[in-house]
Amino acid sequence: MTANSTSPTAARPWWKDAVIYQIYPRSFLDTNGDGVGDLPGITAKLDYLKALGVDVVWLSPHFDSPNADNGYDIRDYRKVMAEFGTMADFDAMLAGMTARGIRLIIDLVVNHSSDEHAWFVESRKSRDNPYRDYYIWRDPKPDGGPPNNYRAFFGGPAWTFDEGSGQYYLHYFAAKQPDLNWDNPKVRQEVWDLMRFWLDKGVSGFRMDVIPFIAKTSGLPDLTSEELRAPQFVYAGDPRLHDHLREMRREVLDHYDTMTVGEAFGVRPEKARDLIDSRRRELDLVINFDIVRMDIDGWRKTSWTLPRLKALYTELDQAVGPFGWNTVFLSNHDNPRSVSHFGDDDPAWVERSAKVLNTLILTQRGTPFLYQGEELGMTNYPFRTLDDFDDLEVAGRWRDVKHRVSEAEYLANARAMGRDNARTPMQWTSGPNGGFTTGRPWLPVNPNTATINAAAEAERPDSVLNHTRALIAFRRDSIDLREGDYRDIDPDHEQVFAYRRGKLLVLLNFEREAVRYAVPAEQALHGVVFGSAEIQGQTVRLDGWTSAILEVGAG
Ligand code: ISL
Ligand code: CA
Repeated sequence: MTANSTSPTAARPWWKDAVIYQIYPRSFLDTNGDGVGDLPGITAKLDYLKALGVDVVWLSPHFDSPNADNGYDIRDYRKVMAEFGTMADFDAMLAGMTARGIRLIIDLVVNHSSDEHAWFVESRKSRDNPYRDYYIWRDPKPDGGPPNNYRAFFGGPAWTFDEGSGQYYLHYFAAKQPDLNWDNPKVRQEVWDLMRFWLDKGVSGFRMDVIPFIAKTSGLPDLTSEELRAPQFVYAGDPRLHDHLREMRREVLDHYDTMTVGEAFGVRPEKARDLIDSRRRELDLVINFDIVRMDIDGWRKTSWTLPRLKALYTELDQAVGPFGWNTVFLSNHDNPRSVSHFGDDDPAWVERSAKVLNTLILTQRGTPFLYQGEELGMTNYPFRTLDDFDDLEVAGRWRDVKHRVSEAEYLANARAMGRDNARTPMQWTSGPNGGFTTGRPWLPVNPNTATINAAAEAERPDSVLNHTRALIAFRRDSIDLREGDYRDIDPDHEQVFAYRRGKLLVLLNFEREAVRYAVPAEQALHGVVFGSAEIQGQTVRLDGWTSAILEVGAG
């Protein structure tokens, strides 16, 4: 049973104060020279994570998979992916984390499985196979076409015809990722059992992949042309989602001390509240897309402004309500590197702007998520051609649009926003392959590992790594940053992001130009408590791309 969370003043659950670090195991550290990261690689870096000060690791899928979607297509939920090692390696990694007071949450991918999962192999054998209803099969339309006009996120229709049984099966993602049928109580029971398997091993909870999609719209009607532009808002909209989550909590979660964070792809802020209001006994947290996707329309990159970013932070803070709690992040394995997306990755500015962004992540109100390499200021990768990308989403979307978009335009967007930008290997040293592998890396290492790497940054007091490490420590001791109310004091300013957290004032300069920022008289400045700034009366001078946290007195 998690702490009694039916009132906002109840005992504070551990995950509200935790700093979470996401590991994409394929790209973290390779210890056997096959060019692919592995679990012993994570175990080898636990002291690095402890020194950074993170409390929880979110591990992207480590399960047996054919890797059509790099592990988000699971073939056996109770087996470790061969490339990543063995169950003994998993147990050693978990024991190492536990010994250091670091909790582990794993990735629950149960909207779909791999088409190589035993359930699907059985299901497709015949219409009367006992596993048929583990997935979503429908007859063709009279003209032989797919049952409706749903589109898949990785290109093409969301239906694939199975010659053997003469029906289509549904897959919101790749054809190798058939959607599970959550209306089938046997499917739900299988999920409860596999969750208990890992909870009984000692994991502390789950990040739940596209969990709002598990409840399919009754009747599976066609989407309108408007809905087709962003089908995720329909796929995430069926109310039976809440029934499934409540059953999950009753059957499994309430019997363990867990944290659950749902990937709320397709859920708008006002709807997200229903998923995390502690009185509803569903999820604890959600990962929302409003900020990281504020300047992406399908495959196309648009633009963002600082006032718009600020407005989103205020909207999300207000939407979460007194019985909910936010997550705060700027990147993950599906999004570009934060310093390339929201900072300035010019070599002269990358370190300073990465420090500003990590200050933003670690001083906003909510549970912060750092993505591997973000603590170093790792950047997007200079992909040259579409063939350089590994991600099936890049290839799949290109097939969808190539008849109406030039390759140059599509490539420019993929270079800016493609998921592989965040999947290039961790940069540990300036040596060959950034110290990630002694073999040939599965995805190339960014050449800027020459300067952006953990070993070099550990030695430099003003590095992104040491800034992030110090700020995590500062945050741990600051009740204002952990619990203080959030208020943007200057939403329209186009260069400075200025907000209160309790009795602290956070100032972030989002430009290369230095700025003299006038703090309103009613916020009497008492001095800089973190970062660097000059105070003259109520005016604070910030160099280009720097941040500061100030203490403010009443009156
Ligand atoms: O936004 C997206 C759809 O165009 C993708 O970046 C992503 O598929 C979406 O955010 C859902 O992500 C999750 O489910 C996918 C997997 O590929 C992602 O890695 C995972 O985070 C399917 O399992
Ligand atoms: Ca390896």
